[in-house]
Amino acid sequence: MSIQDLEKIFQEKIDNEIKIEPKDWMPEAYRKTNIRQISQHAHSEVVGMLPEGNWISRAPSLKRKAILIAKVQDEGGHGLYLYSAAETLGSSRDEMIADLHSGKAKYSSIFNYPSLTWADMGAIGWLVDGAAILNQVMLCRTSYGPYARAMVRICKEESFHQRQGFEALLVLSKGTDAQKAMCQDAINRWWWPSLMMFGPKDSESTNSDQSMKWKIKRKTNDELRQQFVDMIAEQIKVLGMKLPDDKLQWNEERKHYDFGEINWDEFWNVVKGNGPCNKQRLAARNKAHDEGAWVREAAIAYAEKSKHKKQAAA
Ligand code: FAQ
Repeated sequence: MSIQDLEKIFQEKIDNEIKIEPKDWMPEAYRKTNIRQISQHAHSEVVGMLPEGNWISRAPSLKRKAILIAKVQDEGGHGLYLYSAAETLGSSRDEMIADLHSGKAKYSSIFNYPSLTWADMGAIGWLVDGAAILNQVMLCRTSYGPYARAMVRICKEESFHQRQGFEALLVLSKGTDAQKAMCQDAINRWWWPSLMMFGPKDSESTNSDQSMKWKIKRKTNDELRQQFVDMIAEQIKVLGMKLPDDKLQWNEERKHYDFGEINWDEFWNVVKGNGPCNKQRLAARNKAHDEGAWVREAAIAYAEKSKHKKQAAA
């Protein structure tokens, strides 16, 4: 079959909402962009464990500590499903992890900000997981089968994460003046970086057009960002807090909230590796990987030993 015929069959599948599976023919660029997006997503989940991991030993109660441990563990699990999905496209986990550790691969800008107070745990759950879910609910219908299926479970867990974050902030918002101030301060610091999570505006998004045609993405960066602003602008009323944006206002004509301009220089600076915690995050990942070498070696040695035992018994 000619390449043109194969491309036609591929595009027909996409148009008819038939998932692309690992053994199906696919254009090289489709394979590459999926590996790029899924591996970046996996890295984000794993690096995303760090800002919250920072507070496990300082959680204010046993209940909060147990919830936080479970949440951080969930994020590690999401990383595993996603690395596995990317591996079905022919990229090895070792390669992807090496690219993360060398600083070559991207991961979400949001995880390069510091978690300074306990209220940050609430703000991360509510805003960061909230932003992640809006994007990820769409990805449950992405055209590459293994990615779409991984997202179903991830979304269920993320939606629990968001609720626990909101509930943690709700408690603080009803607390002492100091707790209320801590809650507002966390919202102030996490709001704009959360908006940046959706990526550059559509006019600057290099991958969007093609990814929309291939139904890897179902909504554009700006569409999802607007959906997030509309959702959070209502939820914040329940907290009795304020979003740090003077331009935030309901627009009756558009039936959406208007909001202020994002600082794109800050966004690109963080993406290029110069955010407040980029170096710290990569150093922590590299250290964990190096210190875990003996576990990987022991697992390989055990697998070898078991194989020989089986062979000897056969
Ligand atoms: N940070 O052309 P586009 C989570 C890059 S998971 C860094 O618009 P695309 C769970 C982009 O890679 C959060 N880089 O790109 C959790 C591209 O560079 P490249 C992660 C960014 O792919 C919660 C360039 O800019 N979620 O939070 C960012 O079409 C709490 C041009 O951009 C996902 O990864 C950014 N924010 O759209 C864990 C979801 N935005 O690769 C722990 C899957 C853009 O050409 C605690 N990913 N760039 O060199 C996606 O949906 C898409 O990849 C977008 C970007 C929407 C993120």
